[in-house]
Amino acid sequence: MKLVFLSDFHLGFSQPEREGEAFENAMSAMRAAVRERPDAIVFTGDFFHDKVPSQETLLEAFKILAVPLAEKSKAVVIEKETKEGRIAVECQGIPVIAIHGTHEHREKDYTNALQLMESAGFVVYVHAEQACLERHREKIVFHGMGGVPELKARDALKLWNPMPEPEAFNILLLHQSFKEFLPVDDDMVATLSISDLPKGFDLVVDGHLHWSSEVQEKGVHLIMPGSTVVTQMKNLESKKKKGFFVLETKGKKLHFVEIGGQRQFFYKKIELNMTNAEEAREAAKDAINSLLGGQRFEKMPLVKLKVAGTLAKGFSSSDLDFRMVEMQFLGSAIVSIDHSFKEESFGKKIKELGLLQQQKKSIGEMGLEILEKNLKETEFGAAFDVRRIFDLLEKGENDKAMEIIVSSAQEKPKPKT
Ligand SMILES: [Mn+2]
Repeated sequence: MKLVFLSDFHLGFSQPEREGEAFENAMSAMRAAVRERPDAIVFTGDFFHDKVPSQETLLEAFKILAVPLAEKSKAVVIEKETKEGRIAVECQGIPVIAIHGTHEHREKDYTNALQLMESAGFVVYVHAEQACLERHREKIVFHGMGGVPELKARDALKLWNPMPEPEAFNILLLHQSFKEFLPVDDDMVATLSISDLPKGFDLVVDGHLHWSSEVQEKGVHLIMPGSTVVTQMKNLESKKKKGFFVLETKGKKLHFVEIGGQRQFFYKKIELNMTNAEEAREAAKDAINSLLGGQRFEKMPLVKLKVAGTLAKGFSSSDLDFRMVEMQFLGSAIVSIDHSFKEESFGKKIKELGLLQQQKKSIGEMGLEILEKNLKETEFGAAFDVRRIFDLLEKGENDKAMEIIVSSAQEKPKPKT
């Protein structure tokens, strides 16, 4: 059989200048998916961006799901194995099998948006359940678990404990983070590792992470279709194009299809040292200009700039305002700038004070240092022995001190020019 794997449409996601983007990309992905003439389309969560989608968003969802539904093909029966028993669902067009994502996750007492889509006949929804599709003398079993809060993911998977069925092509559908895929400096959390995945599945398909990927390790073949729209603006999203996977179960042939008309996304991190607000803004502007490089874009590109480093003395992060830079690119790019500067920490200041305390300089010593420093800036320079003069002054022998100063000035006239 032929299957298409799609994920993370995030319908309802909106940003200034990008109002229709989630919908346009999802529609173009769905149309391209249908053109593949698959036996089923599989969706791994975050169809919607909000837990409770607006009616405007529901309208978009209906238009998108009407595309596979309207396809002329023989009705197909999907056997759904639920907690209440086996249910036969007759599907028109190309069936869509779906799990919910973290964005649609709601506690048991509430109906989630995918259950709503199922009741309208648009999708076959599974959560800690199975759906079985038999066609062309082939049997595919989809084992799906919708997105649960990351901290509960490992336990939830263990509790559900899905088992591959014999003599079938078994696909596990999830919507979670995996430790192996998170960049080290990412703020997302994960409790699941690839080694936690149950064995014996022909394929594992995971939503949630928005960049597409494929891995085969530890006896697991895992694919992530990624999102069809940039929402999180992660570095990896700028490296991979948006699209979907197509699988031919016979011979297990898999390939990725990019969707057309995508908005370009650039991501860059710059480091600045001992910088002030003005320099930081200039550097940010230069970095963005070099990313865009005077290219022409079909759609205004998206730029995410991260500025990090240290600030010059006397500046704090609150002095930094990059909105001016973002505004300068209005009409040519959609720019978003984040900054995280290391300020001189309280700890460091305490340490410095401690060091001064250790040195325990006498008032006399400090006075001498000040006199030496000030003299260096006068035309006297090193014309006389400062320590000797200081001692005389300290003891009140002002006349003698003056005598030495005057005579040394006459002996060695070397004024600074
Ligand atoms: Mn998502």
